Formats: sequence, structure tokens, C-alpha cells
Amino acid sequence: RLSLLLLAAAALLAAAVAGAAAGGPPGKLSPDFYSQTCPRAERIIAEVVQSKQMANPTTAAGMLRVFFHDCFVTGCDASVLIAPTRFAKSEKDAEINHSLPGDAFDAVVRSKLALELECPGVVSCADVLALASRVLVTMTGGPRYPVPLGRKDSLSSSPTAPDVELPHSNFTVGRILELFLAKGFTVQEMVALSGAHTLGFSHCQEFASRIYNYRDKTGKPAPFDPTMNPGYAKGLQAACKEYLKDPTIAAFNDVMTPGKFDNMYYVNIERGLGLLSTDEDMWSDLRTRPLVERYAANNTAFFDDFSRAMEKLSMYGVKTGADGEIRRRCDAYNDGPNTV
Ligand code: HEM
Ligand SMILES: *[C@@H]1O[C@H](CO)[C@@H](O)[C@H](O)[C@H]1NC(C)=O
Ligand SMILES: *[C@@H]1O[C@H](CO)[C@@H](O)[C@H](O)[C@H]1NC(C)=O
Ligand SMILES: CC(=O)N[C@H]1CO[C@H](CO)[C@@H](O)[C@@H]1O
Repeated sequence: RLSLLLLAAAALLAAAVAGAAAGGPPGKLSPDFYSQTCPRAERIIAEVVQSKQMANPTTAAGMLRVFFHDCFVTGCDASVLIAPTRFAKSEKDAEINHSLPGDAFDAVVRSKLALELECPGVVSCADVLALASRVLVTMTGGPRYPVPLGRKDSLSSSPTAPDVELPHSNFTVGRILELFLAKGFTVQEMVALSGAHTLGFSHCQEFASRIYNYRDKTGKPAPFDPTMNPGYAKGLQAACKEYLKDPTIAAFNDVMTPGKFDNMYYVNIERGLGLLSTDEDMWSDLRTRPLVERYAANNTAFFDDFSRAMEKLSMYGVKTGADGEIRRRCDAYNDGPNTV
């Protein structure tokens, strides 16, 4: 009696394993999801985004930020890539999109074109974003973390969701933590993921209130936010002088090693060289400060925690099975313009 039950259990197990080999049971992601259907998928994406990154070194930062914006708004489902049409707005219409960089979108479009030539209709745009982000993190000196695959692309893209779901540069650390904790991320994961600000730029308007007409919480004025290194603050005041006339002026997020993926972001925070108030406030908030100290002192600890947090972020709210589709082009639904 017992051995019969065991045999039945073994048969079930074998069926489950066979299912996994055939692309995985619905609802499960796996790193070799495309090993049968598009084995060169990652190589193809890597070739495209690497040449894009060499031609335009801001691509990596742009891609990473686009990926974060995709995942935090209705899950990692390429909803961020949908272009608005005459009939329907999309996430790109949200105010917070203003600076999502064209190079990252372009790299995704090119990757998808190359993939459609080799294995049409197989690789989702959500997976392209996840793989492209990893390639670029690694290429700029960061860790290579696991990226499970098999995400489907969304069937919707809300123009109002991004401004609700994403953290703003004027938030307190407390408010940012609320946002991350509500999505199931820990304080440690929030601090580790913020290390992405080791790359890229912020526009002056995102930190202008720290360097011009500064007032502290009690309304008391000061020449600049006193948590800033004075030389740094003065340098930014000079660099951003014309930002109202020219809103494209921007500063490196990591003033010391702007193009390198490393733990310098945290070292900067210790020295008052954090660019956004949300960066620098991680030093005054005692929930986040020990983690900033830890990552500033130990690059391996940062890479380890960043890797785990990125893998988790890449799984956030993913759609599988009938919850989504494999888009033919990343900026539009397969069934034509969404008229909702
Ligand atoms: C913790 C809360 C966060 C806040 C408040 C925040 C806010 C911002 C702001 C205001 C900018 C500048 C945008 C611009 O002016 O163009 C920026 C840039 C950037 N963010 Fe964040 N961010 C956060 C977390 C993250 C996370 C988790 C990631 C990725 C894992 C990320 C990746 C980036 C990157 C790479 C850039 C540079 C983009 C570029 O150079 O094109 N950020 N962020
Ligand atoms: C933060 O900035 C946004 C615009 O980016 C603005 O709508 C909002 O009112 C600001 N919030 C606070 C608390 O200042
Ligand atoms: C740095 O962190 C890693 C990973 O947590 C750990 O194994 C290592 O011992 C740490 N190194 C130092 C010098 O503390
Ligand atoms: C990259 C991108 O799509 N940016 C858009 C953000 O939204 C404004 C309108 O609110 C568009 O003009 C931008 O093209």
C-alpha cells in the first residue's frame, strides 16, 4: 500500500520535472526558459546593448532606471515601454517619466528586432529589459546576478500609476521605506537597490531645493542644505545656475566614479556627497545608516546584497500564462491600439 503511494508520488514528480524541461509549469520563471526555443537570446541582447553602451555610455544608467520604473509599476511586465497613442495614454505620459532616457528604449527596440529575426514571437519585452539591465550592470563593473526568465508582457499601461508607485526626489526616507515595504522589500533591499545611483545623472530640478533658497524643516534659511559637503554644494550651484532656462542640465549621481558600477555611492553619502536629498538622508535616518556604512566599507557586501535584491526586483509582479502576451514590438500591444 505504502510503496504504491510512493510510486504514484514518483510519477507525479517525474511529470513535474518533464513539465519544467518543456519551458516550465505556468507561473514559474527559470533561467533557462529559452534554452530550447531561443538559446541565443541573451547573446543577441548582449551584442545589441553592448554596442549601444559603447556608442553612448549613458545607456546603462538609463536601462537600469527604466527597469526599476517598469517593475515598481504593476510588476516587471514592459508596461513602461508602451507608447501613448491617439486613443490611449500610457505610463510614458506620467509626469515622473520626464527623464526616462531614449537610449534605453532604443536599445530595447533594437534587441527585440534582432530577436524577432532569429526566433519570432518567443522572447518577451519584459525579459529583454531584465536581461539588458543585467548585461549593462556587469559591463559597467557590477555583479552578474541570476535572472529567471519567462515573464509575459502586460496588456495595459496606466498613465497615472507611475506617479503613485514610484519614489520622488522630495520624499523622506520614511516615505520611501513605506513604499518599498508595502511591495514586500526590506530596508536592506531598499538601501542596496539605491546603489544603482552609482551610475547616471539627475537633472538640477531634482536637487535644486537643496542648493537654492534652501530652508530647513523649521523654515530657517541657509545657503544650501547643511548635510552637503560645502565645496560640493557650491560646485552644484555653479553647474545648475541656468537650469530654469535649460532644464536639461544634469549632474552625475556619483561624482567620484560616475561611469563605474561600484560602492562609491555609499562612500559619497558618508562624505556629504550624496546628490539627491533621498540619497543623503539615508545617512541621517538611523534605519538606513548602518547599511550605508556597511556597503561603503565593503564592496563585496554591496554586490552580494544588490544581486539578491535585483533578482527579487526582477520577479516582482511578473505575469505568466494568460495574464500577458509576447509582444511583437515592445511599444505596442499585439491587438493594436488599446482603446480603453
Ligand atoms: C530609493 C528611491 C529612489 C528615488 C527617490 C530615485 C529617484 C531618482 C531621481 C530623481 C533620478 C534622476 C532622474 C533625472 O533627473 O533624470 C534618478 C535617477 C536614476 N535612478 Fe533612481 N531613485 C530611487 C531608486 C532607484 C532604484 C531602486 C534604481 C534601480 C535599481 C534607480 C536607478 C536610477 C538610475 C540608474 C538613475 C540614473 C538615470 C540616468 O542617468 O539616465 N533608482 N533616480
Ligand atoms: C514632490 O514633487 C512633486 C513633483 O515632482 C509634487 O507634485 C509634490 O507635491 C511634491 N511633494 C512634496 C511633499 O513636496
Ligand atoms: C565583506 O562582506 C563579505 C560578504 O558579506 C564578507 O564575506 C567579508 O568577510 C566582508 N569583508 C570584510 C573585510 O569585512
Ligand atoms: C521618454 C518619454 O516617453 N517621455 C515622455 C514623457 O511624457 C511627456 C509628456 O508628459 C512626453 O512629452 C515625453 O515624450
